[in-house]
Amino acid sequence: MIKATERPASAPTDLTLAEAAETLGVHYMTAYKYVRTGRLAATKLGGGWRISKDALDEFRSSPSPRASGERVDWSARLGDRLTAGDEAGAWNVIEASMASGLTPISVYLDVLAPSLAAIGAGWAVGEVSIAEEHRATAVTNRLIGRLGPQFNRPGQTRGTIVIGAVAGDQHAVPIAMAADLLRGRGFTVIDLGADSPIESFIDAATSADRLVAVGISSSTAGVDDNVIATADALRDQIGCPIVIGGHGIEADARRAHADAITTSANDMLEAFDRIARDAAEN
Ligand code: B12
Repeated sequence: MIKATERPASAPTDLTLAEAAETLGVHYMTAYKYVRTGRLAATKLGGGWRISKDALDEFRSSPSPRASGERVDWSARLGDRLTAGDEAGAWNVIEASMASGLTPISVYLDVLAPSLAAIGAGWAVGEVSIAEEHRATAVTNRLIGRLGPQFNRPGQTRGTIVIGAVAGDQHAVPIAMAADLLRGRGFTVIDLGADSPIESFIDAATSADRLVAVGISSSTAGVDDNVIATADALRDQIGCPIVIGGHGIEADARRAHADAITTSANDMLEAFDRIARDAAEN
């Protein structure tokens, strides 16, 4: 990332967790729960939590979601724990969201993805530091590792899909999430991760059992030529259906001979579903 905004980890006026609990008139463990479920913003310092006066004011002025009947903003709560690098707290937010009725798919698409998008937008305007963004990615990888098994579907596979981020694109998280979403649709998925050279796509597609299609993703600008070259090589050497997608896809990549070009996760799922259905019918 190009620009860093370093915020002081803690100001002298910040409160300890015990002080914040006393100010709020709640038990220490209750204040701790507020922090770990993302309701009360806090920073970790020297093994303890520090709460700013602003965060405390914001907490006191926001009505309890249960009392007001308002929808809980799980994505904002999660984003707060992600940038704090607090895996246990982030997991608590996810568990609480699922206890309130969200499915793993919804956790990915309506909670985690918007959290990351907000972190990316915050980074772009200098409000989120590089360190926070990297901490958020590290915790995200751990969360995906814990949530992933919930997408496995018992029964016969619908065939194999190979997906990867194109050479030059370092964004592995979108691929990992797409892989789980596709597993949830009954496909076997080979996830090549970030920065995948053409040969990796070809190797994986060649050895895949009942290949359905290959997905090439780009989340960064300036790699359209690599997307086109990868699609061309797959078309020439494998002759399989190809889906291209991700937020980095620019106008140039539309020159690639793909069966579908998608930007949203739902469009991506629909494209692979359609390709598998068409293959089963023919
Ligand atoms: C984390 C992150 C990083 C991490 C990635 C770590 C990792 N291991 O993945 C690091 C630090 C490496 C990084 C680097 C950079 N990043 Co970055 N990053 C992000 C961030 C915050 C989150 C990405 C993410 O995981 N999103 C969550 C996923 C689930 O959301 P999603 O993109 O919607 O993904 C879905 C779709 O892509 C969909 N999909 C749709 N169609 C298809 C089709 C197929 C086939 C597949 C497989 C999937 C698919 O499936 C996904 C799953 O649901 C985003 C912000 C954002 N808006 O997402 C910026 C963001 C993507 N990054 C950005 C930038 C600018 C960069 C850098 C260029 C910064 C720099 N100057 O160095 C570099 C690029 C390095 C490179 N060459 O790739 C920009 C991209 C803008 C653009 N279009 O070019 C963003 C949008 C931030 C911003 N607002 O400016 N980044």
